[in-house]
Amino acid sequence: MRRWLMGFAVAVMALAGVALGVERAWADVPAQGGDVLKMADGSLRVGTLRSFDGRFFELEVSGTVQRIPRAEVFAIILGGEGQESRPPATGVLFSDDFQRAEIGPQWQVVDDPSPAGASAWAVKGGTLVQESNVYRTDDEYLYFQGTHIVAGSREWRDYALSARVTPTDDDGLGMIVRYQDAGNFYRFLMVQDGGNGGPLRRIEKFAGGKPRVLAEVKEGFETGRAYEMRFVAQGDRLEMWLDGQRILEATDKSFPAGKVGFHTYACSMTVANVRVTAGAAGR
Ligand SMILES: [Ca+2]
Repeated sequence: MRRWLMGFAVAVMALAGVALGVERAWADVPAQGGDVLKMADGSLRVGTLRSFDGRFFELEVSGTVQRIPRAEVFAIILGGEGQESRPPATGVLFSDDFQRAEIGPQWQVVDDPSPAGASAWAVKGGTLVQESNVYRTDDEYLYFQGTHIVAGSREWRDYALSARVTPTDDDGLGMIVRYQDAGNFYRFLMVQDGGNGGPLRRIEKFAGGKPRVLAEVKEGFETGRAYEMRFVAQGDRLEMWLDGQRILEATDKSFPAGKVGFHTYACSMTVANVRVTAGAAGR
């Protein structure tokens, strides 16, 4: 806590003709740290508070100092100096119940290299579906890939991705966290078909397009059964939960933040009730 800022804030509160308070609301502070001014019109300004002269706040944003009149500020959220000095943020970062006809621009579809066939992602009956048997043909049992779909922000750090996922075939599928791009991310993969490398459940890292197994058990899944999946990324820890049981865990430092997603390998599936929950609450 910067003591000078508390002093200014107290002065502001004494002066204030508008409702003005000082609060700490970590969920509103960006991952890289910073101070948030909640404006009287409801908008947020994020930066580093540099000074206050009784009438104007000086907020530094990307190297530029903005002078903001006191009367336009509703509240100040002190963000601290960055991630290390903060408790984890909690709250829902993202949710999707697919109550619409189209997938929409918040999701990006990416088919993996050397595909046999094309993906068939769609929204149907309140679920996200992938209905194609698309799979990657080069070194099939190294990659176990076909297509993936991603959403969210490269800035999301510590969170849990949860969803109800139903395999409608017996090959491979799962979840993605800390996605950078098509060659760099973590994923949970499960495969059932014994003729296609199963049964297995894995946490994997893709780095530079190459997969590496971080944790594995030789179990598969039941086609047609709905699984409550939760993939937790907290600091350098990764945990995979299935129906309330932790089934895999791993440690890796490569990707501290990134988007979320789902993937299939020669397999169709449905996905419902997608949530991304920040911080330890995601567990
Ligand atoms: Ca198949």
